[in-house]
Amino acid sequence: MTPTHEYSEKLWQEALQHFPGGVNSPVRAFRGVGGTPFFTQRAKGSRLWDVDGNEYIDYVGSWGPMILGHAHPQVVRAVQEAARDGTSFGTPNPREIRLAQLVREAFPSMQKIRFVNSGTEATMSAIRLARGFTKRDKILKFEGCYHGHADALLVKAGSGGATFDVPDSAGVPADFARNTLTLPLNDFAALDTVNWREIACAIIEPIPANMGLIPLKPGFLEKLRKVTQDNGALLILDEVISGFRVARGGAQELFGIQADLTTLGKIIGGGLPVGAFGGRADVMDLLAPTGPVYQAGTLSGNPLAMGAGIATLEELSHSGAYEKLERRAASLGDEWKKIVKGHSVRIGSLFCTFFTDCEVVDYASAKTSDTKRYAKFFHAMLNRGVYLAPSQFEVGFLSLAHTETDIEETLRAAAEAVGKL
Ligand code: KE4
Repeated sequence: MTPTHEYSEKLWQEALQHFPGGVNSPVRAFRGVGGTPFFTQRAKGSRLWDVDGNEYIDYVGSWGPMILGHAHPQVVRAVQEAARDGTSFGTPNPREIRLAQLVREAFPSMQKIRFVNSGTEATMSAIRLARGFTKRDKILKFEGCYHGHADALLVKAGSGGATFDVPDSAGVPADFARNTLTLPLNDFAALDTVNWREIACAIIEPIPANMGLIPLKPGFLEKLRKVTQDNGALLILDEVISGFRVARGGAQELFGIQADLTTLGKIIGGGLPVGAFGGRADVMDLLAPTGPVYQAGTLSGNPLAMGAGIATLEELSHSGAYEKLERRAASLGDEWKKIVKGHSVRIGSLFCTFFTDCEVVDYASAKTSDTKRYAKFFHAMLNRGVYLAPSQFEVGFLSLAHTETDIEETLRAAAEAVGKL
């Protein structure tokens, strides 16, 4: 039975009066797939319920943070306990130390760390720090990688930029973009065309997940690490998605490569607003108040957000958590590939299917995907109670709360949905 969405439709009309495009973040507007977004009433484990009572198996997980599943009892308890003692102090507090310990244990390259309130703040601050440390203005990113919406990084960006095909955002002064060089992903020869002596930093998603999921070719990250090291440029690994997702120590643990600076977000906040950047102490100590690079934040280190992050990372430290996640993701991924024709990719609990016949190795090949076909698949799945990312250029996120029953229901829905294409 096709679900009804009367109350979501009513709320949507009101939302359009308040918010540009009816949303507080563009991808939520369903522009990439058409139709009206549903309004979520509540979520628990692997499931979302919308305001009309429709239930969905959730493969977006708030875009990454909900690796334990929604409303995990330990996370809820941590937030309640913290709130009872006050919601913000604007002073140092013990919870920020505990979260820093948990993050630094997992990321040894983060000799010093600073908490902020989003992934965007983390990457924006890391870029400023890299420029301050190297005294160079130019930065380098890769086409289709998304690092949040700071001006310098909205150049050939992924995520919303990829979805709306407006990679260079309006409102970014031309001379900002002039200092941001972009290269195609996985293009070894392109790395040799750069005058690295003038580059402050290269920033990359070590597991690119904002133009769909596109693994780096073997050796690409190693070459980027070497060429930055050899020329005094910093390597910033943006692990906002991959951190504590693909391994406890993120892609750096998987690939055995140390960043000069790392940016984190999503999972480390357990669903509350947290970002972090950190790395070499000689670089981080340039930050105010110890150095000349200014960075600040009223709610940085917020006790509730720290509490949610601590509970999440402590749950993830239980033995077998990542093995269980991998088993669950493999049982979905293996069958999914057989059912959903296209170019399917899975890296741990991240997955994506490009609706294209060609091999996807970079932004240009990702853009050959048939977004109309993806949109039909998305809605066919949604009508069957499975919520995938509302854009071909995002990824699916599996959580520890997804059960074998969820996966059986998902695969059954996928087989029916493919038949409708
Ligand atoms: P936030 O500012 O949205 O917390 O983080 C920005 C960011 C930085 N780096 C990476 C690798 C990211 O994926 C993100 C944000 N991811 C998108 C989803 N692809 C957030 C969803 C949204 O924009 O609503």
